Amino acid sequence: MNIIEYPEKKSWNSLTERPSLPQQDLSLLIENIFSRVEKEKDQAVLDLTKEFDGTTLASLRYPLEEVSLQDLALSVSLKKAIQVAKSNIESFHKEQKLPLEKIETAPGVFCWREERPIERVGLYIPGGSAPLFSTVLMLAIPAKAAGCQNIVLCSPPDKNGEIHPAILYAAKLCGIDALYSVGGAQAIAALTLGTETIPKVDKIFGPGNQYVTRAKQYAQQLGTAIDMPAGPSEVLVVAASDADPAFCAMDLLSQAEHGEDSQVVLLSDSRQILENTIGYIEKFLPELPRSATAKKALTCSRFILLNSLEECVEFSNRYAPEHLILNTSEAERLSSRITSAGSVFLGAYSPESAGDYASGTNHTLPTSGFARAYSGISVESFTKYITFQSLTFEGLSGLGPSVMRMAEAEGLEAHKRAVEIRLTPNTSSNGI
Ligand code: HSO
Ligand code: ZN
Repeated sequence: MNIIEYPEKKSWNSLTERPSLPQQDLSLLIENIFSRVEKEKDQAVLDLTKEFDGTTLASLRYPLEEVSLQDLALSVSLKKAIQVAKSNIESFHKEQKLPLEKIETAPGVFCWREERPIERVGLYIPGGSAPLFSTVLMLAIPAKAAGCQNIVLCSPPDKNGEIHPAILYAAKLCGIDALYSVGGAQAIAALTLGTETIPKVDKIFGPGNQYVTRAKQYAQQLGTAIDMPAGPSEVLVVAASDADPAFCAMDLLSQAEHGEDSQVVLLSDSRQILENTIGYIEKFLPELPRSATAKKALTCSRFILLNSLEECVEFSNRYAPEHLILNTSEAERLSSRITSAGSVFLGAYSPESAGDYASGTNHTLPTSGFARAYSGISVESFTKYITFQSLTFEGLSGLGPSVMRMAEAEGLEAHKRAVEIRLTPNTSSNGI
């Protein structure tokens, strides 16, 4: 972990690049899975689940209606924690609905936008060593707040065909309509194409490994919407000389422990802070159960000394991090300078973990620099907008000449006459 000192701005482009991972070409494999699911539907999904997850399922549908929140094998403290998180995430997301505004663009010409929920949505929750049940809350709560009619969830079964009880708890608590014990590319194929058991959906959400990510891209080509392009998780911390380096170290480690390909970046205008943070990382790393993963991720980390906090924010804007922590008492002042980031954490007492779980904001965020153009998940991700307009006779009389003139210039006579016929007496009553 070396410190890069005062890099020239012309080298910033390469410093803001994400490490490129060797990409396997999975296209053939993914196309093959989709074509099997298209032809054999449920049977293909069952066979693929046996192949990839090593379990033979009696049914793809998990009987969520038979699950009792009380009886689930989870500690009372975890159940309570999930409820606290749910309540905060709900409060934050419920406020995201925009009020309806009718705009009179010209006298008698009324235009407005109305929000409608996407009817059928599919949520994907990966399994693995640490199933991220918190993501169930982050996807299901905005979906409910948007008013989606049918919210289904797919998650891979373990070797015994079971789903992690915390995923069951969160799914049941959030009122998921149906749960399917299916993972990987076969889950995405089933949600895209539909099978006897698993419904075809309009939009697919959720993180996943490279197979899931490629399958989502393929689903998009087939006309099913997806939430956003996905890449490895990342955090960028800006630490001022008044920051506690132990806090910075834990924030960086909390992202590094997600996966070997996670990226962590620390920027500071103080050499001391950079050195001390590295010292604390070395101290804390061996104490972590996932130290091997975090250690791998740290090989691609960056520690950069810059001239001022303003320059740190300028660098961060170029990098466009998924998470940005401003660990300084000047965080509020600096925040107005931020132009690209997924989610921002201000001040010493705002660790990324708070947003990952329970403060209320969403943790499904754009990675790999996509924050330059994409936003994280919100209620809006589960809705679409329909535009409406209503013109009075006077409205059309005022606007008509402009429309007719433009239609004429584009050589579209019927467009012109659709206005003229309404404005000129007798042109409509000549009979046929
Ligand atoms: N940091 C992850 C979200 C998460 N963290 C889930 C813990 N659980 C998203 O970037
Ligand atoms: Zn996290």
